[in-house]
Amino acid sequence: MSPIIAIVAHTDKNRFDMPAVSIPTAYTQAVEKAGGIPLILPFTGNSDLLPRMAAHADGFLFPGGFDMDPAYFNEAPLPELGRVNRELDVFQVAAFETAMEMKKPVLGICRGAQLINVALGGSLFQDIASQFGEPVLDHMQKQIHFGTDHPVEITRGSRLFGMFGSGIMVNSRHHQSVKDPGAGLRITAKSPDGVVEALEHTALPIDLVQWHPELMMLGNQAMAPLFSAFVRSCKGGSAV
Ligand SMILES: [Mn+2]
Repeated sequence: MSPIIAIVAHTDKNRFDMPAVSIPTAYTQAVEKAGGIPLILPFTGNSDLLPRMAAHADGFLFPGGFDMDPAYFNEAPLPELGRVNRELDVFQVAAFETAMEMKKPVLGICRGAQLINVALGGSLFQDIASQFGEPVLDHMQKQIHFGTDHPVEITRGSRLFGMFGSGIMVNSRHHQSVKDPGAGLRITAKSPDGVVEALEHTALPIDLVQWHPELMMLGNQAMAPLFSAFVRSCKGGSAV
């Protein structure tokens, strides 16, 4: 049976300037193409609802979005920090903890990867360009597009290596990145300038990528192995 993948939505203003549940359809389409059934898990601000909501899902996708509040890794905000939404951070961290307690597969993309790294006790560069200390590529491409921007080198023996081999081209639209990996996470890919681009959990089915595979899926099939492996791993889960 096709697994149900909960996509943990954001909030944003809609065209009537009203707060709304928000998720780019590229995520739902990528899940569907890979054989999963997408289900939006809305932001409610009430983490007590999460265990019941999560019981309906076989896996969880944490999408891209706002910056993380640096209070999570005991830092004051830098001037270069982007928009943060503290309530959303709290709710999504609780959603991740719920998924982890249930040992269900998790795929974190961009902000989703950063959020999970922080939830596991890791830290971030609040702004790569001003904090990384070495010359870096332009990771914050102005234009969201379906092509690729820079290569990543993939760690031998990682789950990602099994999907893509030693390297692959990816897109890039992020100004934050993982600094110290959270507990249980190991780095599985870096760009040539040394920026962390992917991590995986050593004991749980948690995979994190800094790029946007869902957008690449709108252009070609290069990222199909990532979504297919994720959806396949969710088939072991138990839906209500
Ligand atoms: Mn990048």
